[in-house]
Amino acid sequence: MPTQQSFATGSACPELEAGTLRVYSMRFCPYAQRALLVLTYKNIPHEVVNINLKNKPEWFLQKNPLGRVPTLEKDDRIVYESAICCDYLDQVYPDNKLTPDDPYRQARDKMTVEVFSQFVSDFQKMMSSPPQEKPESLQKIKNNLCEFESSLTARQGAYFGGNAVQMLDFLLWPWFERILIFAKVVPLTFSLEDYPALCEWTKKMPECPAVQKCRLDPQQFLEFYKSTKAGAPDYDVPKTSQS
Ligand SMILES: N[C@@H](CCC(=O)N[C@@H](CS)C(=O)NCC(=O)O)C(=O)O
Repeated sequence: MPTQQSFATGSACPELEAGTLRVYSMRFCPYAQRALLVLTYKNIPHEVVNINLKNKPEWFLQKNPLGRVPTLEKDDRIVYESAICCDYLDQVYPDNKLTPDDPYRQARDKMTVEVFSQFVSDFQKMMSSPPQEKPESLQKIKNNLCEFESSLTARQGAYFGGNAVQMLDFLLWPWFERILIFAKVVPLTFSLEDYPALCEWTKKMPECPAVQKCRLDPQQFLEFYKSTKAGAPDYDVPKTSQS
């Protein structure tokens, strides 16, 4: 993952050369990682500009009114929202196509992404709520994991894409990478081991070169997570200054 310093309020926007594809990112953002996975898998030349999301540069808000990463920019074109960015990249750079041709499979994958958004929100709730409020989110999480398990089993292959990685794999992976990191340091109250196909998938995904190249440094990620929980996200861990 890129490590350059994030740009904050008051900074000047780095000049974008004509014809260069830029992705505005944040080193620990799972949504931005989706776009980076697609860019890397497809060998699409690009540069990364990291954004301080707590103190956003004014110029970033002019490019994306939602002020979120990922945001893509090339010449006079701006694209934002991770699933839209990924789809856009897959269409504009059609080599190594990641999206299935069949409209029903496309629809089915999009529905899985919708269910997944709910899973992400329940997971975040569970991580941040006091123990007595956890059971409700936990039950929802387990239901969704069962859903992903049967969806994966129906694909007849190790991946959501079947025998090879497809877009859906990249859209889901960043959160599982984080779950695996969390699972080593905090009790999660659920175990991926209970979902054999999913568990196998989490073991296969890191074999994909794009997944390896975009992988998080667990230590840096946990430091970032700690700083976020403390209300002062450190987008630039580890500190390179002497401070
Ligand atoms: N729906 C968006 C979500 C992206 C998102 O929430 N990114 C976070 C960083 S992980 C962000 O930019 N947060 C800044 C904010 O919401 O102000 C997508 O799929 O791209």
